[in-house]
Amino acid sequence: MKNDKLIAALRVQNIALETIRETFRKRGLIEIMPVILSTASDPLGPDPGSHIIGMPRIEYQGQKLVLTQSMILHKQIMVSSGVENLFTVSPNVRLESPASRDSGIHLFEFSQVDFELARASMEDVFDLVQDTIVATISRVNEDCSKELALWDREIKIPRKFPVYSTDQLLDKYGTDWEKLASQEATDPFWVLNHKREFYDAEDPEKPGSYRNYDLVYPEGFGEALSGGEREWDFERILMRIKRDGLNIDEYKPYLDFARKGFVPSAGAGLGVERLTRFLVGASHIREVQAFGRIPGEMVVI
Ligand code: ASN
Repeated sequence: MKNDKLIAALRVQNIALETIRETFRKRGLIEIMPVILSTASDPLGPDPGSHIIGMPRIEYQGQKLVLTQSMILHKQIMVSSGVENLFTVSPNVRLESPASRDSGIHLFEFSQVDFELARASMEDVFDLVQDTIVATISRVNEDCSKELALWDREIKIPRKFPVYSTDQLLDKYGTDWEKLASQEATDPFWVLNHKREFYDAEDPEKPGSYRNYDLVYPEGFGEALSGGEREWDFERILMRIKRDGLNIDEYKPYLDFARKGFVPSAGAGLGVERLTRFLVGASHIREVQAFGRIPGEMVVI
């Protein structure tokens, strides 16, 4: 049963989480505990990159609840309730299509470091994330040389994270841009402007353009993080929820908070297992998860 490579990967993951918590604490972010059951969660769509086949729903005491797909709704509510700058390490359940089994980056249960900053812009998020990734790689290089040697992994400390738009990458690589651009890259890079969920802000000056972003790892490791500046105005949120054809009743408690006044914010979520996979250089994410949750495979325990 003993798996030395998994143990090494978990040690690396511990150091990474410690560094993230330390970096965030120095910047004044408060850690909140995650929620797992809610009346509504992130709809995860529309998003051309998503392959979700259903919402994880349960019923308890006659109330219909969903398992967390991401804590975006709760993040906006907390940011607007005076906490201002926060993060959580949150388990997410996403019923991914079995077709994602061999992508190497998909799990139907994973954790993300999900953070939100009041009155922040995308540039503020880039600055925080860049600092955090550089600090994490430096710490792992210093403290985990034995673990990295076992994985036969060398990670270079990135100097700058280039910024591209989705249109630029689509023109250059076609629809498989994420994979192809990641394979060619030597440093993590930002990709701006994705048409997706209602909570990501549409550029008021350029309707149809979105003030959101993904961070993609180099060397073919693919997406690391996604986030955005947020829609915060009640009328605009309502319009976007309607435009996406979502069930207004399900989002009513969230909309009630929005009506009271959301503070503008920006944030993102960084996948923990994807980070660990990148740090140790595993070819498939299954190699770094203690209890496998691979799309298309049965749960053992
Ligand atoms: N956590 C992401 C965000 O903050 C949302 C997601 O995971 N889909 O935008």
